[in-house]
Amino acid sequence: IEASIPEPQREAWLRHQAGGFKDQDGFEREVVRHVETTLARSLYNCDESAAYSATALAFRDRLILEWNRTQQRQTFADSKRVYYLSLEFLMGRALDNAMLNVGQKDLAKAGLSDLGFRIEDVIQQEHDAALGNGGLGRLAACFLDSLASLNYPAWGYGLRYRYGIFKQEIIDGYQVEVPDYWLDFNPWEFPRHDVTVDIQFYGNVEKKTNDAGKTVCHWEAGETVKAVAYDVPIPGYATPTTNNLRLWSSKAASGEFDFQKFNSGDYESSVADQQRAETISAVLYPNDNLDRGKELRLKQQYFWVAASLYDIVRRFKKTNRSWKEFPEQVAIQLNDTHPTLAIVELQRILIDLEGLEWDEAWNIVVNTFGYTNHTVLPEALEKWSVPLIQHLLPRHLQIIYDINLYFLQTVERQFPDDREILRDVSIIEESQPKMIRMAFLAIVGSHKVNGVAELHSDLIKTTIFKDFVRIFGPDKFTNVTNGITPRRWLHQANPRLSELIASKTGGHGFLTDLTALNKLELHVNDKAFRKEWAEIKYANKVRLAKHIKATTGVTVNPAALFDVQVKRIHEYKRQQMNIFGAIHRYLALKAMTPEERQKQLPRVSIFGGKAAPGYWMAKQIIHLINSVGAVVNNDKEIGDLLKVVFLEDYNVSKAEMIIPASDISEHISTAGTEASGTSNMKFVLNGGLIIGTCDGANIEITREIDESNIFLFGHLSEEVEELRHTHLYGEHVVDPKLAAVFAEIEKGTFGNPQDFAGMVSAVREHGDYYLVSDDFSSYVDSHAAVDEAYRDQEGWVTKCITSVARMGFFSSDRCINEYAEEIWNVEPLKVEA
Ligand code: GPU
Repeated sequence: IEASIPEPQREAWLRHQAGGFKDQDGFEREVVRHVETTLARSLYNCDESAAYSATALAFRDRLILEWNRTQQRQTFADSKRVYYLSLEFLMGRALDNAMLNVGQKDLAKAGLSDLGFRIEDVIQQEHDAALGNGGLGRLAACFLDSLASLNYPAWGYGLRYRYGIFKQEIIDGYQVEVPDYWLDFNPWEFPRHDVTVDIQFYGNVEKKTNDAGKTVCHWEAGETVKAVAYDVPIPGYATPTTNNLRLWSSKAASGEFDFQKFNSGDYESSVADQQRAETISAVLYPNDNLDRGKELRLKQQYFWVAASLYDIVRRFKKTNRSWKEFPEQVAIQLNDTHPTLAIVELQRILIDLEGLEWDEAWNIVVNTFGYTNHTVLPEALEKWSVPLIQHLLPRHLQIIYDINLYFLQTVERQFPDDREILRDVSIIEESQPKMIRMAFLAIVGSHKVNGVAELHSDLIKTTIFKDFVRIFGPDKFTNVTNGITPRRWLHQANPRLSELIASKTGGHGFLTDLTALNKLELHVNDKAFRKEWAEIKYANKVRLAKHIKATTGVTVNPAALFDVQVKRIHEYKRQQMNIFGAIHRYLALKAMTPEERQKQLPRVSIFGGKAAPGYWMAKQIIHLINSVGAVVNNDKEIGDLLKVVFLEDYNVSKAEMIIPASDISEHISTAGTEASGTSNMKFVLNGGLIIGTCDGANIEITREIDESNIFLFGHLSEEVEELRHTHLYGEHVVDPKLAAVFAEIEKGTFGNPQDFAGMVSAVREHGDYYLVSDDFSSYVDSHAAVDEAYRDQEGWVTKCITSVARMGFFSSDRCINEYAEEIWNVEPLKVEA
């Protein structure tokens, strides 16, 4: 690597090479230097925010050195790279993660203390990088951590939104959305103003004859926008590997067109052009599991995909290989269908710009891409209207039609005289207007398609994609059960538990091989260990209780059972069932004699999560939770026995505090609707138990930890279709306990019943699509079982320890190794620490 520096200058460069700080003294020196010079602050008025900035800059300097070395190493090794294309990366904070991954948190703690700061307070200064909605975006972030920690040569590609997911405020019990401008000070990104790509839109397609006398399609675009790269270093845990997350930002391309406008004195409209270009990467769409088909969203998708592919192709071309080797050098994973246009774009590059024949190009494309599906919900499956694509990307539409034509021809040969299958699998839906089914395009253009938990991967094969299994055979479809990074979700979020586990399992090896947790089972009866385990949980609950008090004003008893449901608000996730359950509990308590009441177990029902701004029912659910809280929390008769709180602005850093404080968490989606869920894994890993349905990864968690350690209830996914049918066409009687809850809401106990009429009628009048009534009584029974189990504190602690010991499977490291072997065919790059 050093030999790449020209001889006469090499010695000088190497002599002055920055090393990054090596010890506490060096760290302090860097912090002070950044305060004084980079931040231009005097040492006499350095506050916590400046201390954060300077600490972050000191670590950033270290990371970028490793980043550089990693990139050089990977280039010299010339091995296959993985590119993870995701419209969402829900990274959360970076400083704590960077300190822990490079193994210098203790040093920083001591150094900061020397300078007059508490590291915990400094860490809290950081704004979350919230470039995602929920599970899908957080999964991408966990994957980046695992890819780096396992030394895979891998890049993430995404969009650098100026506004991430909105900040949620609760005002008078209602959600209010506030824009999240997070880029004021962001030490973690490196703008690469020299790495830009011109991206084209609109225009029309002409046929031309090229130099070789061949007819080729030429896309004469109508608008050009510039993509500028911003690089975010991703440090691996306990390894020098520091990978790259490249985020694209949009800018006006300063072409002749603008210049003309400017010269002719039309300054205002050239500024307007500038702003229009910048809107492409301005804001993250705040929908989770929902496709809205907005033009700007399509522009975002193409902008990001085209810039990323240009970058990937540019890098490949530097290796001077022939095109057919492309799939041996490049694996591209599509995180959901959002980047599906990459398939079309690569085919366009190969046939229109590089002059390859269709079949040769298509082989390369298919062998390059893998597609991950994250939902079966029909409203979330992306479709784009043909007229819209025609308008925005005319050449791409032609290619999509050709892909479909060749695909349907092979299907026709395989299933002669079967008109039905042709219609059912066509990438173009023959509706008015015609629509492009992006999932079908993604399947046809990839060599592997995976679901994210076993049940989900089975469901896609037997329902939404069943015809494709007949066409391509079952081997094209596979499962990779989701995972989470134990670095952030145990070591960082729950440091005391992490240290306790380390002390019983022979060190921190479990952080890189999570199956080592199984050694904990040997200690399950160790008294001192159990005591400390329980103390840690209690301390985490005390910390959360303080946060609840500070943010909601509600006093909760840390000795009560903390019952937590934090995730995006969605009818399929059934927060409505949870709050109906809380009302049921309240009514039961009210009906008791004071003596009976005395024997009840105190409980805190904790909710958190954002509703998409346009999702009316989800907002109604938030309002009901807050309205129930307002009544219950002020009922003197009830006191500590029941509190209901809604925590504002749930995000990654709040999750890091909430999850370790949970006793029981709720993962209660209608069976067959939650593809996997990943917070279920985080809660169990942090010594909490779960109540859940037989859905997504709950099923595999049960298999690993044993059914005696989980509270399962509700109908199975096989039963759902028939129940829905009966609701609509047979008789539908609301469960009596639930009917009593509805009656109470309608009496006005929680405010104007009209405010909640939608939630009630969805169950009672509109077919109860999510089976709230069908599952209600088993849900209530299951909660009674939770109470019963929690009374036996010793038994509870045993369940928790046993469960943690058996969670090794759910590391995102296992998950990434499966992708690497089964889908990407890539290997880690050995590095010496
Ligand atoms: N998921 Br589609 C999202 O968070 N957002 C989406 O738009 C879609 C899926 C989630 C699934 O709901 C969740 O079950 C899964 O664990 C997660 O993706 C990661 O696979």
